[in-house]
Amino acid sequence: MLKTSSAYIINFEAIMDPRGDLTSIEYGSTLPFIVKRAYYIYNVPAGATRGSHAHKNLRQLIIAMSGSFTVNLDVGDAQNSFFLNNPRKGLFVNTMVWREIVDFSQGAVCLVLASENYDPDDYIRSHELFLNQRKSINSI
Ligand code: T46
Repeated sequence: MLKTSSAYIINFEAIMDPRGDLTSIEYGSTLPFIVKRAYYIYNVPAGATRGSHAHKNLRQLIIAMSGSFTVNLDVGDAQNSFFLNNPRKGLFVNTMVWREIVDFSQGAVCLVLASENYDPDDYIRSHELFLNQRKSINSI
């Protein structure tokens, strides 16, 4: 089981009225970082895997806006999986956490709110390198 400092679910409130539901996400009250970037993943074919990397400095919130998918997380000495299928829940993922997103349902939309601008140098794409770097963090 991952420590909650690495990843945890944030529950959002829904403001419901006869016209439908509204959920807001705001820095401070629900979100632990200021959003510099948002992107979304959609039209994912059956069996595809997204992610397969870790980030050095980036923190993210991952939300299933529609449909469902599973986020598999790994910090070297612990792993955890989160099934997301509810736009009122977000998965916070801290720095230095290996992630893979799998099992997208048909029509799933994955919204990601990110703490940093896009930077290819922030990615660790080798799992072996990631595990080596994590070892020194886990031994602290
Ligand atoms: C993550 C998971 C959940 C951009 O040009 N700008 C962007 O902001 C992003 C995120 C990607 N790109 C380009 C880079 C690649 O040419 O889009 C292409 C696909 O990106 P990538 O292979 O990194 O996509 P995923 O789904 O494997 O990973 C993405 C994020 O990159 C990553 O931070 O945590 O979603």
